[in-house]
Amino acid sequence: MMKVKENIIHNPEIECMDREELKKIQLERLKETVKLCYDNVPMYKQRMDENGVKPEDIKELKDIAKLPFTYKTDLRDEFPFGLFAADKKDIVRIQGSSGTTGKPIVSGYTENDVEIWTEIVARSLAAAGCDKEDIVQIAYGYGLFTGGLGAHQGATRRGAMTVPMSSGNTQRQIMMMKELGATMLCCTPSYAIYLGESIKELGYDIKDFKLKSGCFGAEPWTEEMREQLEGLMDINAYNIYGLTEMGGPGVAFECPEKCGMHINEDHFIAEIINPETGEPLPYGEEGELVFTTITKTGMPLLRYRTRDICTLYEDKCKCGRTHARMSRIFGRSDDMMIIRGVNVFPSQIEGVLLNVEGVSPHYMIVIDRVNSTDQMEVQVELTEEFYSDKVSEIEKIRETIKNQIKSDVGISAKIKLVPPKSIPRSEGKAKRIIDNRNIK
Ligand code: DLL
Repeated sequence: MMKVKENIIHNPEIECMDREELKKIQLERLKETVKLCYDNVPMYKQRMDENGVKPEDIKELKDIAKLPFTYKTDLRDEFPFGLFAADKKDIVRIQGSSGTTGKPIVSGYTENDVEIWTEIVARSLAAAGCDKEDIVQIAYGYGLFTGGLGAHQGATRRGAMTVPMSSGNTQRQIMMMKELGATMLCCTPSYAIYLGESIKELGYDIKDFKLKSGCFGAEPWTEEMREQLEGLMDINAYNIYGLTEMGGPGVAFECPEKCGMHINEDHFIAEIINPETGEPLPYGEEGELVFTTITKTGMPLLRYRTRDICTLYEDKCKCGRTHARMSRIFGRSDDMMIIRGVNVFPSQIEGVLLNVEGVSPHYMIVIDRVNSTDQMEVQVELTEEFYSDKVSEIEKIRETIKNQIKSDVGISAKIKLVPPKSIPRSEGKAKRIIDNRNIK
C-alpha cells in the first residue's frame, strides 16, 4: 500500500504555536464569548444568574468549570433562533443535524463563522495531504448536514479541484472517481468501505484509480475498520471529527502520525468530564467530551455536552502541531447499550467482527427483551468467498465470534451469519442498532 507520509500544515503559525501562548489566546477568547452569551442569549443569562456567575468571574481557564452546561435538549427547546447571539440579519447560513427523529437542531453562522469553519476543514484536509494538485471527491451528503458543504469549503480553500458528488448513486460515484482521477475521498467510513467493495464487484481494479487518501468521519469507526479501508482502497485513511453544534466537521482531525485527532484549540476549548457527575476529569482519562466555542458569534455555545466518550492528550506530537489531541470516539454516553446491566458500545462488537476471517464489516445489532431478560443478536454478513466455498466453516466462525464477544465485551450474544449484501447499506451514517426493548 502507498504509505507516503505527507505532513502539510495549513496554518503553521497557529497550529504549531507555543501552548502557553495558545492558552493566553484561549482565555481572552473565552472571556469575550462568555460576555457575548450573557449579553445576547437569554437562556445563558438566566442560567448564569441562577448559578451566581458573572462574565467577570472568568479570570483563568479553569474558571470555565463555573459555567453552566449546554445540552442537546436546549438546542431543541430554543429551536430555531433562541440561542443565536447575533442579529438574524448577520446570519448568512443555517446548517442542521443529520438526525431524522425528533425536533431538528440547527446552527446559525455569521460570515466570520463560515470563514472559521472553512479554515479548520482546510487544516484537516491539509493534514491528509491535500493541496492544489488534488482532486477531492466529496461523497458526504450536501444540504443541512454539515459534511458535504464543510468538506467542500475546506477543499476549495486548499485550492484542490473539488468534486461535489454528495452521497449516494454509487455506480456514478465510482465512474467519476475513475474518470476524473480523484486523489482524495471524503465520506463516512462505512460508505467508503461500501464504495471500495463496489469497485471490486463492478470488476474494476483499484490500481486504475488514483486515490491516495481520504478524510472519514461523522460516525464512530475502529482501527480495524481503518486497516480494512486502507487495504480495500489502497489509501491513507484519516479520521475527522465534528458536530453541527460546533459548526460541523473540522473540530478535530488526524495528522500523519495517526495518534489521535488534533483539536483546533484556537477555536474550541475541550474538557473531559464524568458523564454522571459532570466533574471535570484530567487529561488521559476517559469521559464525556465537552466543548466551548471561543470564536463563534452566530451561535456560540458554552460547555456543550457532546455525549461522545473519548480521552484527551496534551503530550507533544511528532508532526509539530501543538494542539491537544482527542482519541477516537469509543461510543456515546447516550447510545451506549446497556445489556443485562453491561455497558456495551457497538464499536466493541465491531472490533471483534473485523478480526474474524470470513465475515464482512457489515453488521446489525438487534436487542430484544424476552421473559424480562435482554438478548442481543449480532447479525453479520459472511464474505462472498466463505458464503460460496467454505460453508463447512460457518459453525466455526459463529463460535469464534460468540466466544470473542463473551471475552471482550462480557456478555453472550446470539450470532446470526447472513448472506453477503443482506444488511441494508447506508450512504451516510450507518445504522447499527435495532433496540426492540422500548425501555427509553
Ligand atoms: O457528523 C459532522 C461531521 C461531518 C463530522 C463530516 C465529520 C465528517 P452531526 O451530524 O451533528 O455532525 O453528528 C455529530 O457524529 O457527536 C459524534 O457522535 C459523531 N461523529 C462525528 N465525527 C466522528 C468521528 C457531523 N470521526 C456526531 N468519529 C458527533 C466518531 C463521530 N464519531
